[in-house]
Amino acid sequence: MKMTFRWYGAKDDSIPLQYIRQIPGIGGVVSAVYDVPVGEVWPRERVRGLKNEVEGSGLGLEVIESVNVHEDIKLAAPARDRYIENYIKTLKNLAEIGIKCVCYNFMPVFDWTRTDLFKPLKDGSSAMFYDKRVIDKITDPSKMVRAMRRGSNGFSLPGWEPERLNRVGELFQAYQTVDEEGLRAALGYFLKAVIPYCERYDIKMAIHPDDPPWRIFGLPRIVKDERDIALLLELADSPYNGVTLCSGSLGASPANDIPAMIRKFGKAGRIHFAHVRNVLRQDDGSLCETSHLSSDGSLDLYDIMKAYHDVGFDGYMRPDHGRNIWDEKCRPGYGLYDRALGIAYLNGLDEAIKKGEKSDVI
Ligand code: DNO
Repeated sequence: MKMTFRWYGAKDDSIPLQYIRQIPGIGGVVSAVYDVPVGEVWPRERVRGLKNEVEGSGLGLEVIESVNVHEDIKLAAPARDRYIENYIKTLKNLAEIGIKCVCYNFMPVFDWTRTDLFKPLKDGSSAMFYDKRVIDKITDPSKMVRAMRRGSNGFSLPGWEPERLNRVGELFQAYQTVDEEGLRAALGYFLKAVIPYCERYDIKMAIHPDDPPWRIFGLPRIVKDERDIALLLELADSPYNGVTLCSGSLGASPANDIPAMIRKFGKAGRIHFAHVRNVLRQDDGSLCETSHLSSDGSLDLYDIMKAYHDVGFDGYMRPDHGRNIWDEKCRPGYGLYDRALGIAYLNGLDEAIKKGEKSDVI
């Protein structure tokens, strides 16, 4: 396993690369070119510039999260072929700088959804929160978009691109006629076009699950559980068609057994990227993000790391969202401190699992 850390670029991240380099056990950076509109080709010089910048700090650029998918591809709209062609050109440019793994998602309109970006917790920290009662009452999602933008500390939000969110009303209209089968067929069309190029370029595609893993605002969702993942892997039967197994997203549903999913899809060699974090499920269906520690949330991080170890996972891993602690001024969910604590904890679990195994043998 290669431990990585997500970084949003010098202009839009509060964390300098030099600080990331000082995290014990760090194996590289996860990043993206953020200011090319979704659907357009990432120019070669921008991709190369990103690589040089990251390497200049002594770190490697390991994973791209995300090359986002244009809504016309998800909607199977007539312009999709042009956007797919552009996607393939971007992959080619990424292959030229040695990228081996690309994360993306196929969530209609919204990427991850929360109601609070800095919800105060009892210990004086804050964390991202999903209040089910609030979401269930929203009749106009563009209000939520405005609230998220206001509450983001002035940072842009990943996956909440302005060009998409300025069209929320229109997009909701367009999705009225798309059900899960239609969305899955659109994903199949996309993967059938893209995966042969991934095989040629040696880039593994790693789809991120829906966050949260259920329908919101009546929009279809197709990466919610084990069955969905099995279906999407069948859409293009190639090791290059794989997943980003996000424990916090999938683990928001008590029906998802994360270690079992890791064992199943990890053994099949289809997990290319692991997002590891905890989440506290509440009785009313709301969710609070927590520290990574098992005892703070609903997920057992030891069981998760053990499952990765047992399947011989050799892909990329990163700690996922952290709380906002020690008054850090940072992007929601993506501060340095709590994610660095997360890495230290995950590396500690990993070392203990490996050494425990050796002593069992003796
Ligand atoms: C949020 C992230 C997502 C993720 C995308 C992948 O913090 O987990 O925005 O990067 O869904 O495409």
